[in-house]
Amino acid sequence: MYKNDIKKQMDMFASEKYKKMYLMRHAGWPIFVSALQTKWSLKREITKILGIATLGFLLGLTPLQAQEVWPGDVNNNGIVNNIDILYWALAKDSVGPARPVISGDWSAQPISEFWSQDFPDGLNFAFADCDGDGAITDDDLTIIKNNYHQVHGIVSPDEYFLGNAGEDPVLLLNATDPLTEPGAEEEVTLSLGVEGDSIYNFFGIAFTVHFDTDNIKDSPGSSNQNFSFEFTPDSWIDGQGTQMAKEYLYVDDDNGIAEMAIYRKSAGDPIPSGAGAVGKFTIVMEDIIVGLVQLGTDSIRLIDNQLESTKIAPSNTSLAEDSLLLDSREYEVGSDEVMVYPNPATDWLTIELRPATGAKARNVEMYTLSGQLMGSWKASRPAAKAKIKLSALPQGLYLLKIETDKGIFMRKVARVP
Ligand SMILES: [Ca+2]
Ligand SMILES: [Ca+2]
Repeated sequence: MYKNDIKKQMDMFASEKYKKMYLMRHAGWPIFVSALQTKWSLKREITKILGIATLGFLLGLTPLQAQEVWPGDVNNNGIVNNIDILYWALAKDSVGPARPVISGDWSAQPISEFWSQDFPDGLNFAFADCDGDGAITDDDLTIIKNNYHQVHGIVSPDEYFLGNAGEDPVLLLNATDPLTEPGAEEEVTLSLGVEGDSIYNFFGIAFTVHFDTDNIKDSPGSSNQNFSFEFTPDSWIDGQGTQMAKEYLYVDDDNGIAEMAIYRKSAGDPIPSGAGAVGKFTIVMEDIIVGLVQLGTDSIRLIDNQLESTKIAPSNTSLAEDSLLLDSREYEVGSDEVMVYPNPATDWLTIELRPATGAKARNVEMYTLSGQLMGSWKASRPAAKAKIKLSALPQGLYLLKIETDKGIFMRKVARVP
């Protein structure tokens, strides 16, 4: 009985399929691989086999556990997320053997037979058939969504390919109008690449947007109505087709995270290259806006239809309240109560608070439109008029934050050479 079990386990180790599966999860094990390729004598090698089985167990992966699919974890790394959607999209429309039990429930679902197709990284297509019915379809995407963020076993974190601004193509977030007001609906454009820095062979991208939970209105329940996305019709990622690009957006209001997957409907050629806007996020601002509203991106993976990744530089953008932020609204005054001149300016900028407001400036801060603090000036004594020197700043558009004893005023100013 015991010996039979060992024999069975050995056969499993020696089988091509097991080898492939083990390689898939532990690609850095050349010694183990060469051991698999050797013909062993059963008696001599039992100890070795037990040792390997124990090691597998220590890694949370016994041979039997490895022949299971966790529905939705398409790349079999222990977590269901937007990267699994990219893998699913690459395998979509393929067919293969169905599982003994057809189910998308979040539990280990045994595989009786592997598929003849593999992803370019060696992973078997069986993992992309989330419900186990023998076909990779939109039903399997529904299961990814149902099981989103579930985890099993030991999670091997997904690999991301973050580039550097100025060196690699950018994933650009850009607030259409950086000045906003409480309760307003704001648009943030999403561009993949910019003119002169294109992206080549686009199949799909997964990324995360981080946002400030204080300033973006919570969506009730699980709907995303206060943080939504819409494609630009016939953008460059559609290529020669129309509406070739699809998306999934997962918004977690409590943690200020929006995870997104954008992928093409078909993995076949030709796949497009290009740059520019592909869509826009629409976000609804809170009734009270506190300071600058920042949106940033990270955890980016952009792939072609061979699963090859391209480094992409992340970016961020910000929104600021248009008129003023006051500790108490009773001090609210019209926007013409603050004069900033000349605008555009070159060397010096004058800030003047009209006498009727009775407000005096204490601090002035200058931010880029993406929210980076570029300079600050502190008044030795609160004053109704202040002059600040700009000559150290690069030319461009800036947000001026003027802190007074009657509240905070935001103004957009330009510095020109
Ligand atoms: Ca996964
Ligand atoms: Ca299926």
